[in-house]
Amino acid sequence: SIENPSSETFVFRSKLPDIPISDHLPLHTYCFEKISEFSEKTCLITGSNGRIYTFAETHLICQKTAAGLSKLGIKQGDVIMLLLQNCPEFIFSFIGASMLGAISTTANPFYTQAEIFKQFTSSRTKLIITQSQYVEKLRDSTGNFPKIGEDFIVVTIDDPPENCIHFSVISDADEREIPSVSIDPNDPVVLPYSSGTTGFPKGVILTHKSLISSVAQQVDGENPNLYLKSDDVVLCVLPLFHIYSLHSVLLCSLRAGAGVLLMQKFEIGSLLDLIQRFRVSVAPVVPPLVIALAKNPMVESFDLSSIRMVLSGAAPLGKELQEALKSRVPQAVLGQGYGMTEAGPVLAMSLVFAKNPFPTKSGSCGTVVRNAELKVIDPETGLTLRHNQPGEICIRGPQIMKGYLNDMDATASTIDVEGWLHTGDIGYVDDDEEIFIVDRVKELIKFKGFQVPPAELEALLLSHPSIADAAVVPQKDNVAGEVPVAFIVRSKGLELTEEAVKEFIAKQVVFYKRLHKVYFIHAIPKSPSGKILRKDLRAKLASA
Ligand code: 4UV
Repeated sequence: SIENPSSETFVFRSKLPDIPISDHLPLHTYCFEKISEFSEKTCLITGSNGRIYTFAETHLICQKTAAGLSKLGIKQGDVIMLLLQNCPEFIFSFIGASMLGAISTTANPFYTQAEIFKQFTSSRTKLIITQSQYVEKLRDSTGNFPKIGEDFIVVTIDDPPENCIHFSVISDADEREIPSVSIDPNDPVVLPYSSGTTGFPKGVILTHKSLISSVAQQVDGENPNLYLKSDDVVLCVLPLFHIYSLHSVLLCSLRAGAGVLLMQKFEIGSLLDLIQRFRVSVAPVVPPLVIALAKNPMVESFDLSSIRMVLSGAAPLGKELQEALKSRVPQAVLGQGYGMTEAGPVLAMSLVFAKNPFPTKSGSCGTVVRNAELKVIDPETGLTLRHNQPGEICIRGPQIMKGYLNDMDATASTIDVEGWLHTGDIGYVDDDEEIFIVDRVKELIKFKGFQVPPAELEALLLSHPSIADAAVVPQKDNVAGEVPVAFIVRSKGLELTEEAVKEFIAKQVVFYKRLHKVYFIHAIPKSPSGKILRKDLRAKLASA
C-alpha cells in the first residue's frame, strides 16, 4: 500500500485518562469552587510577618478588592499591572480583577523604567499596583511617559507617595458593590509577557478557559498529576509575576485547598528557616535553587523533613544535580515540570507527583499533561517523529494561549492552522512516555529561568553609535544555566571597549539581562535572508 507520510501524525498522550474539565466557569469561581471544604483552613501565609489568611478571608478580601477596583473605574476588559514582589495583595488584586472580568498583566518590579513603560503601553494598562519603593520609576523623568494620577492610577501596598492611593482604599470596599459581569470563558484573564520563539516580549493572552484547563490538568480528577492536599504548605518563593509560580504554585493551591507560603525574595537563610517553621511540604523551585538546596552547607542545620515533593521547572535540571538534592531530602519525591508561558503554561509534569505515582527517571521533564496532545516534529520536514527521536515539541489542547496581543503574525507563526503550538524546544519522548529536552532552537536565553530575549538586547546595542552590528546568544553557565553574551561589530574607526558595552546595556535593563561577555568580530554570520546564524555563534562559544 502507498502511504503519504505527511498525512500521518503520531501523537503522544498522558498515561492518565482524560477528565471532564469545566469550559464555562470564570477562573476565580473555579479556583474557589470547593472552598466550603476548607474555608477555615490556611490559604496564604506572609513569610515576612507570619500573618495568615484563611480561604474564607482570602476570598472575601478578593471580593472587596474587586469592588474597590471597580470604584476606581476599572471595568470588564480593562488591564491592570501587578508590579509586585510576592505578597498577599498580589493574590487579592489578581483574583479581584478576574471577578470584574478585568485582566492582570504581570511585570517584574526590578524592571527599569523603560522596560515597565514598554509593557504598560503595549498592554494599555489603566492602573498599577506596586510598592512605594518602585514608584520613582513610574514618574516621568523624560516628558515621554504618561503621568501618575492623570493618565493612570497607582496603588501602593505600603505608604503611598504623592498622587498614589493606598491599597486599603480598594481592599476596604463593600463586597456587595461588585458590578455583575458576564464573563466568556474565552475572555483573557492574565497577560504575561514572553518573547516566545523569536523577537521582542509580547503579551500572551491566557483566558479563563486556558488557565482552568491547565490547573485542572494538574490537580483535578481521581488521580491528579500534581497531587496537592488541603494540609499541604506550598512554598511560594518563585516570583508570582512569572507564569510558573502564578499557575503551579498559586492557582493550583487555591483549587486544591493547599496553603501558600509567600516569600518576597530568595535568601537561603530565611528560606530554610521558613521551611522549618511552617513545615513546608511542597517546594516548587528552579535549577539554581536546587543547586542552593543541594550544595549550601547551611542546609545541614535545618529540619527539612516536612518536604514531600520538590518540583523543578523553567530551565533544564541535570541528572547529577537532581541526585545531589535527593541526598539532602531523602524522604521527598523529586521531578520536573516543563512549561512555556504560551502553552498555558504546563506541557508536561512528572508522574512521580501523581496521587498514584508512576516510576520516573532523573533528568526527564515529565509526561505530557492529560486532556492534551503532544507531538515531536522534524524541524526541517515538519514530519512527526516517534519515540526516542529528537525534534521540535508541539502541544495542542484547551490550555494553550489564545494568541499574542495585537500580533497576528507572531501568533500565526507559533500556533499553526491545526492548533499546534510550536515550542522551539528540541526533545524526545522515551519508551515510558517521559520527555527529555535536549536543545532549544528558539532565540530565547534563560538566566536562572528568567527570560532574556536576544532581540531586545540587539536593538539596544544597535542604538549605540559605535556599534555597526550585534548578535546576542546564550553561553553556558554553571549557576545561572545560561548567560547572555554579545558579538559586536564596531563602527568603522570608532573605539569601543567591552566594559563600555556592558555598562551601556546594564543601565537600561533588569539585572538578569546584563551582558556577561562581549566578543568583537568583523561580521555577524547571517543567512542569505539576513537572519543571524545563532547556531554558528553558539558553536564558536562552545569551541572557545
Ligand atoms: O515562557 P517561559 O518563561 O515559561 C516557563 C514555565 C515553566 C513552568 C511552568 C509551570 C510549571 O509547573 C513548571 O514546572 C514550569 O519557564 O519559558 C519557556 C521555556 O523555558 C524552558 C523551555 O525552553 C521553554 O520553552 N523550560 C521550561 N521548563 C523546562 C525548560 C524544563 N523543565 N527543562 C528544560 N527547559
